[in-house]
Amino acid sequence: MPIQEHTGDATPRKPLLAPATKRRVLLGTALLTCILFGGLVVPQWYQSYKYRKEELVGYDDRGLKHLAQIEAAITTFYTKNGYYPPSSLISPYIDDSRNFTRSSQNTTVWIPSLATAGSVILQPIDPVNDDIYYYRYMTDKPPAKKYELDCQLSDKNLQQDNGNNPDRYETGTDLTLLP
Ligand SMILES: [Ca+2]
Repeated sequence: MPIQEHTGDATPRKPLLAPATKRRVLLGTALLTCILFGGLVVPQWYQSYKYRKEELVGYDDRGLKHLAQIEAAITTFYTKNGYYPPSSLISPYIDDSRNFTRSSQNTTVWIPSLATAGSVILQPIDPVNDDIYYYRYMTDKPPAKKYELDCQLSDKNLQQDNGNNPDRYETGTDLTLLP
């Protein structure tokens, strides 16, 4: 029997899917993946965003309330003594909440001159208290006639206070004391 030369298929094999169909399948798969991924990720992202926003609004409210409490104590001190409790007498002459932690018993006396006078027992401290979110207090030379308190807020609009530092919320009788 003569050996037959293998010449291959007479007709080229057809691809399983036509290129146009293949593209549609790929697009459909990509779209489905996007929908599934979006359905899983977007609600989680939104929840996290919503929580963070509420947390920051709460944070700002708390910061403003804390500063108002400290100011009330400072004003009481002034009414009683005729001068404000002086800020630190050591350069840079600023009382800074970062020097204290919540676990420390010094937490309540980050403005020492205010505590020793007995005008206030609890001095609120920034709940974050890191290198961005913290409180500061500064007066002019004793007997102090001017003071300033400041803090960092998450809502920058709340920091439009005509002070000299656009990055912090400032309050007091002279908003140029703290740099
Ligand atoms: Ca200032």
